[in-house]
Amino acid sequence: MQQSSSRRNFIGNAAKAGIGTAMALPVLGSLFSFRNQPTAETFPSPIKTGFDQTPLAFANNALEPYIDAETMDLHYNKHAAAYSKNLKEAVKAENVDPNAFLEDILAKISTYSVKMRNNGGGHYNHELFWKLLTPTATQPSAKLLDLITTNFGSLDNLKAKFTEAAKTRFGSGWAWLIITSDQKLIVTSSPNQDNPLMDIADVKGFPLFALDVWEHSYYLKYRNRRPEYIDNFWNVLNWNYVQERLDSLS
Ligand code: MN3
Repeated sequence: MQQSSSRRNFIGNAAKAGIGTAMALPVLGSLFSFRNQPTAETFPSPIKTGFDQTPLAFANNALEPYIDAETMDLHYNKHAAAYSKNLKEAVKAENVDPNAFLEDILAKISTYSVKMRNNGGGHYNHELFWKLLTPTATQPSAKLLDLITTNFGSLDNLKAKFTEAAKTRFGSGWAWLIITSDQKLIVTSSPNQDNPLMDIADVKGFPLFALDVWEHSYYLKYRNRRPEYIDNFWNVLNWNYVQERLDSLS
């Protein structure tokens, strides 16, 4: 009896997953084409990053109580500012066009210095991170939920997987939700300021969202409680911007 009931559930879930796939296919099919792909993997998104810091879209205290004002102030004005400054030094020293896009450098980061890698990654990751934060609660759109369900089974499963990646990244680094060139959503993490756009990355893809798990991003408020900081990320994640990034690939 129990067996046939779990078999029914399995079939039921498979059927649901089937519907999810059928609905998501047109979305996936139109995302991007990788014919004539250059040696370095690049993603055809019009969202591009320069070398200067973009002003924050909210006040330092806007994300309280989840991210405190002092952390935001230090994180943006000291830590992230230093990445931008050092990146510009590397750009100058390595004769890179000052109007180039950071994405194009990251795709060939193995051909540049360690300074470029650390600070180019650092600047890209933080510029992305600020845009992914919002004081206004948002929810994933139906289109995004379909894609998440197809790839992870449910939003809760995605959150659990992402939380695990963020918790278990040893030392300093980032957790990511990316879309790969074969159009799969994948949760991954990277050390230091590396990211999935870099040619040296183990797992490559276009970042949809990311969480900074360097201690400087949470230690003042959360001390050693990284899991609590990760849990609260979901309260300030800007799903509208995640959608915008996904849409930028179509
Ligand atoms: Mn940081």
